[in-house]
Amino acid sequence: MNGAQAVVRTLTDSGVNTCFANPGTSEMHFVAALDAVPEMRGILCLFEGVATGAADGFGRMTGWPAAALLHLGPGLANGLANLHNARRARTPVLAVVGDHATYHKRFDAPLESDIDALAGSVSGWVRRSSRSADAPGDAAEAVAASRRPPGQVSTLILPADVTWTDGAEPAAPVRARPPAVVPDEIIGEVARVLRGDEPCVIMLGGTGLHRQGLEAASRIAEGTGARLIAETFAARMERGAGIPRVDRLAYLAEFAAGQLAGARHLILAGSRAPVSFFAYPGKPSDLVPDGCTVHVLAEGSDDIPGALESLADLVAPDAKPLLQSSERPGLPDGDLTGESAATVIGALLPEGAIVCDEANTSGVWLPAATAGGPPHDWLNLTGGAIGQGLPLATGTAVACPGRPVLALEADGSAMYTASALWTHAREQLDITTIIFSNHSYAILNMELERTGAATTGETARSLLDLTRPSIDFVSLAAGMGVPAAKAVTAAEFATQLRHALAEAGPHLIELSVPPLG
Ligand SMILES: Cc1ncc(C[n+]2csc(CCOP(=O)(O)OP(=O)(O)O)c2C)c(N)n1
Ligand SMILES: [Mg+2]
Repeated sequence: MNGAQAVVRTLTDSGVNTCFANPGTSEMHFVAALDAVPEMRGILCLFEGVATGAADGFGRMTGWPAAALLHLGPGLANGLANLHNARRARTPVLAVVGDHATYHKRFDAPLESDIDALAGSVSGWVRRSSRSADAPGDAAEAVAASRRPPGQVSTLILPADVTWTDGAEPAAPVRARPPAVVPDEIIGEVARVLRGDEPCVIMLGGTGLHRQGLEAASRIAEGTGARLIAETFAARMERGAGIPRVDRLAYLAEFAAGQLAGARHLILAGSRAPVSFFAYPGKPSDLVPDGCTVHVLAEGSDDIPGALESLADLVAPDAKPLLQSSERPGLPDGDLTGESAATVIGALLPEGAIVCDEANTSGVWLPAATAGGPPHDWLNLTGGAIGQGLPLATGTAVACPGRPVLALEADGSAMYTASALWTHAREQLDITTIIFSNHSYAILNMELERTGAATTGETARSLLDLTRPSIDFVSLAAGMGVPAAKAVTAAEFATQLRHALAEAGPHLIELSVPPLG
């Protein structure tokens, strides 16, 4: 076997069987090896940010890494923004970056660059294989490293000659260590706080927002009167009828401060202490209320649901979780707005949906409209780097073929990685993309005010405006093989959404909505 074949075989033996790829010359032996190892599914993405965002979506749904095959430094650089989002989501992702042959690097050929530096900016583990015989062992370690709790980006750099040299053997899978069990002393300490008479808020993140964690947290809330809040941009949250409802901390610091007001104790279960997304002149960065003590029940790398269950058994042994009842809004009439669009989505959300939410300002009504819908998963933009939603949807649909995926996309964000639509069509993925066309970088119009940079100047406004020309998403989608339609009224949207959900394969619906504010 050559190095590439032994690496790909090692990956499939280690449970990595999906590779989102945008290859180049230095990855040709890796590409060829996919035919030698048919257990590895290769999926072409036309931009590296699609490959990395898809790997993030796959990992969020399965807890296992997919590979993203990238071409030297520039390919990795194109994929960095979504690797950044994956890092913030604490998703297991395996980035495989091809490099020049070891002996070629000193010639400083045009694609030569500092791959290690780029990889280091997003990866928790980076290794460069130097010999064909070592590469499979490196690959097995890379997989295990990506799965180190809570999950991280591992980057394996494979020089071309390492992949083409014969004499390599597949390596045995390497075990990843399980999440750490939170010590009884910490659980006892938090229990003492909860038994006191001062107001407590429990802030949930990571796996604390999966069903088991939510149920345990809800028991604690029911038994002690503590309030629950979810981190603002969860990697994956389970919600809907039959699951405890927990509202998210607001994005706008003004609102977040209101949600946390009065808390004397903030108990963190898999989330970080809340901070303002940006700094604003004269406003605080730290959102922990004055006089409030922060207690860490569980870190991201801990068994968060386990810690919540142990805590619930201690402070609320007889309490039952408060489960969300099943309730949907009725279908609205009239022209589309962000609000009526959310109502249509709430009315028609299918059971088991995976919602990839990059609706931005148009999405503010979505959580309330969908809260009582059938059980579903909600995936957020974890790292603030827009252009994540369509790639994320790609990966979740590949990971969960039986489940309907909704990509809720703001127009500006959709354009960063619009080529993901081509992969939706190529792979016939069950993704319904809903574009909120407000013809604007609407949030930045708000931020102009909030940062105190308010201006009425034409140039400033033109940098936040998506008209001249306005973007025709229906044509864009059709050009990439995705059937598409445009809706102006709520009734049109409902008809189109029903159709899209009923028919297999990808669809896109462009909604004409006014910008928020
Ligand atoms: C990678 C990246 N580049 C730029 C930005 C800055 N940015 C934040 S929001 C935004 C525009 C969002 O517009 P759109 O997606 O249409 O959402 P809307 O605000 O209209 O709801 C931009 C450019 C960012 N967050 N990430
Ligand atoms: Mg917009």
